[in-house]
Amino acid sequence: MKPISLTRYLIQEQHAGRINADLRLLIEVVARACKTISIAVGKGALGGVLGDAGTPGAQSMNIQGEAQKKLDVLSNDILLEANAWGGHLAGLASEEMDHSQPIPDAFQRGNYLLLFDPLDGSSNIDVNISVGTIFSVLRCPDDVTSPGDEHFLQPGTAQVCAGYTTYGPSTMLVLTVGHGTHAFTLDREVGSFVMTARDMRIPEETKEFAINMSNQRHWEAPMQAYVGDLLAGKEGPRGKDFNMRWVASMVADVHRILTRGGVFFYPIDAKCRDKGGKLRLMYEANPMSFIVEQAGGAASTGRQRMLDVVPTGLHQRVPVMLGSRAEVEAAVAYHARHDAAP
Ligand code: AFP
Repeated sequence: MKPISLTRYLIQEQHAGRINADLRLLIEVVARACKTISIAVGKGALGGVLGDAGTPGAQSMNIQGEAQKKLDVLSNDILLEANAWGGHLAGLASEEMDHSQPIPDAFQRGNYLLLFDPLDGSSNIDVNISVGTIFSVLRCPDDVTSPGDEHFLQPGTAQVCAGYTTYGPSTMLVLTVGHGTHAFTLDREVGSFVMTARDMRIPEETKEFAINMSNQRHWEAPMQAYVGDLLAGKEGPRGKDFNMRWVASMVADVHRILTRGGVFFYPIDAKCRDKGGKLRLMYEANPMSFIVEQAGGAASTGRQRMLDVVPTGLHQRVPVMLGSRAEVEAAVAYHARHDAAP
């Protein structure tokens, strides 16, 4: 059968009553913005977009206190501009901005809230390794016309759509509207996303894990014990050898897991304990957890299902464990045993 385009898939979903016209158009607008980002990322040094934002000696920083790259700023601007006037959104929030923004009065307002990490994995931009965009869509509460930060603080279970784009050897969009996880590859000549994987399934078992091992000495005891047992391989309690991969772009690591299985960890450690973790709940953990669960995987903080976390802040951080179900459950069990010990 001829592969279908993203547009056709979304129309089919609308006709099946799984999304409405506004959500369909909103996803189309985000996908179009991601194509523009893909072009900028693809040009690399030729586009003059590599390197740090700001001026020498006056490095531009985001709300997280992280140095911004030119492409972080550009991608944020592309997503903001594309989504401001479509009429489907009530407000937007970005990892790169201090606060959410209601849609300006000059434009029509819709019923959805959009959150995004415009360019995840920015430490990889200048070295030509895959980076990506992550996004999440929530409903704006009924009685709210001009949403503030507090209206975005909804648990991951409230998401109506989540997706990411990975800008790698090919550009891919992976999407869920709560009825499976599907992947689309950008046909650069035609300029449209074409479905290349329907109903992605993450194998339940795996022998591959992703973690930044340089933080090992800072992890909590149950994480030390769990990874220690993975590293012990065939001779250890797990009875099998594990392989390790770490791209340091969450989109690329999650994409590998969706494609061939595996498990991804960014646990809490002594360095990020005060902040609650390293990765952001609203822009990274929740959308990726929705996508992973829809592909049959699991996602947890180590102590709670990720999608059940009730957010307390727009830029809140959390520990993250997601991927092949059996392996996430194994890691969670180490935490439960540790916490239950007298
Ligand atoms: P940046 O977007 O700030 O580069 O962070 C990327 C990221 O949030 C996520 O995509 C990676 O999995 C993780 O951080 C990498 O963390 P390390 O720098 O500790 O490897």
